Amino acid sequence: MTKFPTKNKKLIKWIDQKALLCQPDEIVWIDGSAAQKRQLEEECLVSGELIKLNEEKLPGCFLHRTKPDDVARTEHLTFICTKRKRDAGPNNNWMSPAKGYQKARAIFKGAMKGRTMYVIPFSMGPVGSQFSKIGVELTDSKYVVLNMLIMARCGNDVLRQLEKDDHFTKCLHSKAELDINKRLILHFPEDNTIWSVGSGYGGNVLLGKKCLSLRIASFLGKKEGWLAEHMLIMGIEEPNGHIEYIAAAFPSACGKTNLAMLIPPEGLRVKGYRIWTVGDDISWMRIDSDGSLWAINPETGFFGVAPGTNSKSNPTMVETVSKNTIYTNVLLKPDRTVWWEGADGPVPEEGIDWQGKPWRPGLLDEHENPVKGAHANSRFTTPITNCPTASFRIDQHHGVPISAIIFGGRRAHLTPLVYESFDWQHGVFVGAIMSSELTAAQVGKLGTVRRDPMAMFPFCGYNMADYFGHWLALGKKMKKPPKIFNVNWFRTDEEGKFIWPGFGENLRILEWILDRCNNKVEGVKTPIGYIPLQSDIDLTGLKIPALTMQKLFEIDKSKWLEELKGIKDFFKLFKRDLPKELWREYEQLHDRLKAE
Ligand code: GTP
Ligand code: SPV
Ligand code: MN
Repeated sequence: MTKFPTKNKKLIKWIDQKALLCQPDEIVWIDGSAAQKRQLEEECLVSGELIKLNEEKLPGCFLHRTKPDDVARTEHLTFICTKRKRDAGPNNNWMSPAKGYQKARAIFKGAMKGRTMYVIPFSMGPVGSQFSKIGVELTDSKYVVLNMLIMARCGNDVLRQLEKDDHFTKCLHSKAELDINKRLILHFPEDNTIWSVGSGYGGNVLLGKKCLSLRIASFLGKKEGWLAEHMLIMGIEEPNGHIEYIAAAFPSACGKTNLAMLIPPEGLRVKGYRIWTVGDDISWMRIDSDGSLWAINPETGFFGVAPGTNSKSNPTMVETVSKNTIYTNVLLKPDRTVWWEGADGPVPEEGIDWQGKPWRPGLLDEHENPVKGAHANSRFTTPITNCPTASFRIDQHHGVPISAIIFGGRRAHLTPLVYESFDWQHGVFVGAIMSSELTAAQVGKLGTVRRDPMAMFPFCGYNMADYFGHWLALGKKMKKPPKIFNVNWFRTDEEGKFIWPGFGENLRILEWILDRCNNKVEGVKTPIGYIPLQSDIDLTGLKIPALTMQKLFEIDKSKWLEELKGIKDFFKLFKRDLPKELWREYEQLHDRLKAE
């Protein structure tokens, strides 16, 4: 057997046990060195797990394809295994820990025969920061190792930290047979343990990401008094050098990455704003000694949606993914560069699609539907350090202070472009009533509206009623809580076209949000919250009909009253556990909508 480069007995014992279960041929420790990374890449080229891309045009880049039924998170196979079902809540699939371990053990048994087990010590957050949490992932996938090396701080530095403190999340992953019928993503928050088997797709297998940084971390945050959220973090620098930081929660594939690195639109550029990207997916937030909320991004990379990324929508990302990037499920062009629907340049005349089959524009499948070159949830994994707008505070142990929290989702007809909550409690309600149309980021029917409080519905590792209670309690502990807003970039017209241009133009709305935080402008009171006085939104350089602006801020009381029914049904799922403050907010909203 292998030599263990650690004295941590708990770690050694755990790895021994798991090796006994999975029976790998050998065990390899990930040390975080460039040499080891290169060797793994070479091995992947030989095995076919990776395809080398054009070294001149895309230096250090690779392409990976997953199985066609393994292209997005599989929420129906994702479970929270707590002793009491009540603790997982109606928001989670539940299994008892005993049954979870038993079912998964049967699949893990001997699953790594003929393969290597990699041991990845990783830190979510800067190594040694008070914010940070350590995990160790055991995996038989080199693709997982190479992705984790981009997404988290991995290797010997973390191992040294583990000699001082032996709290770590035990993460076990095996591809096994990549069989959807033998796939389970299990979380055991009470044991600080994650077991994932039968998948090779990002959110199911990069266990530092959704599994640890949201499901397990939200549980730890409740226990320890902090928040783990599905939020981007960005800094907006004014010409005088002052930077305000905001955090925003949108459901999967609803614009976090794009907002986090927006380019100020032409008309606002004279004002001299600069954007700093802190994170695009996850935010860990704590109340600091100054009584305000501070946040870090625990990750070191972006695992971003490829389709729609181009020099117009997100030029910053186009630059970011030009090197040292792993592409998953995109189209391969004859010159060994890549393409996806909504990429720059002309549609290629031919290529190899995400399933490895020959492709040309206009190709139809057996049901006469167009075949996509790239999967709708195709992604890239790329280091934050590639990003030209990466914040200089990413490695600071303290994080950044948060002035505003923004919730948002895709709602074609209901929610206005922006509104502000009346206070923290109402803001928690605004987060709790979030809903969004489903996207390709999760397996399910596209476009159906689902309730997704705080964009955390698939990621809250415990009963969401307790989670709402936790949010309410933290608000009371802050001397200066952030203001809470809601945005909707996705309102459409009769033909289903977006009526707000979005992307860089969203800065116009962030500007109003910051003005509200700094008491520079008044809001207009409506039943749902404050909306802007139209003249307070700087539209310089943007041609948008006054009627469209009006539509964007329309609050249709009858539609909202209809919406309340869905909210009520949702709240009822939590029975007596739902904090009464939320029912009170519900009643008050109802009354305001009914009043003249
Ligand atoms: P996850 O990585 O799944 O958590 O997604 P995300 O929230 O980071 O979403 P992302 O920024 O990758 O955007 C997803 C899709 O929404 C892409 O196709 C974008 O082009 C599109 N999108 C992003 N911002 C806007 C916007 O302001 N307006 C419109 N219409 N589309 C947008
Ligand atoms: C999301 O779906 O919210 C993602 C991608 O960020 S995944 O890592 O698959 O969760
Ligand atoms: Mn996400």
